[in-house]
Amino acid sequence: MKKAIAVFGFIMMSWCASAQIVQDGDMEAADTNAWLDWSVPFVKAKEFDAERGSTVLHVATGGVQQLNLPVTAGAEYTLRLSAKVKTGTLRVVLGIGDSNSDFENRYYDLSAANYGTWNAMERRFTVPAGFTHDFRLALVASAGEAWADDVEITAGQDARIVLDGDMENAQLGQWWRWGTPELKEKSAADPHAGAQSLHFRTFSGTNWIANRSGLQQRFVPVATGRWYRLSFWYRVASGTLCPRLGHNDSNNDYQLGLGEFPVLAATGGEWRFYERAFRTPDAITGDFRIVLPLNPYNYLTRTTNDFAEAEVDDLAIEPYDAKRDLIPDLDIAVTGAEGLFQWPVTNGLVYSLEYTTNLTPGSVWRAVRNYGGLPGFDGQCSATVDVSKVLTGYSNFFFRVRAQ
Ligand SMILES: [Ca+2]
Ligand SMILES: [Ca+2]
Repeated sequence: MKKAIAVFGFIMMSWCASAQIVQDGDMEAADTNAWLDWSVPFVKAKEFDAERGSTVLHVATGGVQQLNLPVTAGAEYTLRLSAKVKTGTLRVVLGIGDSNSDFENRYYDLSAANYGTWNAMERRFTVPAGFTHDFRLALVASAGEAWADDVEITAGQDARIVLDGDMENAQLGQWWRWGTPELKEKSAADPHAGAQSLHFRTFSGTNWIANRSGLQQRFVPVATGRWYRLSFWYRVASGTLCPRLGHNDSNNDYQLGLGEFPVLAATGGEWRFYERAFRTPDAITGDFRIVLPLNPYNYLTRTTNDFAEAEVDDLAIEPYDAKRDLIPDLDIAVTGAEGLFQWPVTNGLVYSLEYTTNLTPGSVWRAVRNYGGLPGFDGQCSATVDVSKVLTGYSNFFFRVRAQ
C-alpha cells in the first residue's frame, strides 16, 4: 500500500512539472480565442492537418500572440513548437510588455528553407531576475504564410548544450541548412550510435564554390569566456567536412582562419571521431553556432570531388575543465597557464610557433615568441607534441609545453 502511494505521488509531481503555460497550444480548441491578433492577420484560422492528424493554426500576413504568460522571474523554461512555413518567415518572439521585440534579441525566423515541411523548434530561455509582469509569446508571419501546432512553454531545460546531437529526433529540428544542400535528412543506414545519424550532401557539379553547403545549429547556449569541448563522430563519403564554430556568423570560424580550420576527408566507409577544445569569446553578440559545412574541394590535397557527402552522429559540446582534462599528468612546469594548449591559443596568450604539417611522434615544437608576457616563459622553450591528442586535420591540434 505504501508503495502504491509513493508511485502515485511521483506521477503527480511529474505531471505538475511538465504542465505547460501556453493556452490552446495544441490548437485543438474549436475557436482561436486564446490567440490574440498581432497586427491584423489576413488569415487566422484553425485547420485540420492531415499529415499531423491534428488541428493546427494557420496564419498569414500578420500573427498571433498571448499576453501575461505566467512565468517566474529568474526561472528556466523551454519553448517548443512545430511549424510549417509556405512563404516568408514565421518569427517567434518572446517579449516582455512588448510583442515586437524579443527580450533576448534572439529572433527565430522560421522559413521554408528549414520549415517547408513540418519541423520542430526548441528554445531555452531564462526569465530575467527583475521580471515583474506581462511575458508574451508572438508568432508573426508579417509577410508570409505559416502553420503552427503543439506550442508549449514548460519549466526546465534540456541540460545538453547542443540539441539533438545524437540525431535521434525524428525531424531535423534545429539542424538548419547552411547554403543549399541537395540532401539533408536523418538516416537509419548504419548510424554510429542509436537508430539515426545526420546525413547531408551537396549538389554535384564543377562549381564547387557555389555547391558548398551543409547544416548548422544556431543559438547554442554557451557561456562567455569558458572552455568547452566539441566532439562528434563522422563518416565522409566524398569531398570534405570542415566543421566550424561561429560567433554570430556561419561563414567564418571565430578562432580559425583560412588554412587553420579542420579538413575532414573521406573516411573509406569508417566512422571517425573528432574533437576540439575551445574557449568561448569574452563577450558574445548575437548567437554562437556549430556549423557543419561540406566542401567538394579538399584544401589539403588540392583536389576537387564532384560533390561532398557526410554523416554526423553523437555531436556534443560539453564544459571542459582545462586544468583537469588537459593536464592528466602534472609533469609540466609552466607558470600561469594550463600547460597543454590548443593551437591557435585563445586564452589571452598568443604564441607564434614554428611548425611542420608532418605530425610525427616526438616532433619538437618551438615557441619562438610569447606575446602574453607570461612570467618565466618568455624566450625560447621547446614543446613536445602529445601525439595521443593530435586531431584529424593538419592544424587543429593540442600541444603540450614543457619548460626546459
Ligand atoms: Ca494540434
Ligand atoms: Ca544517433
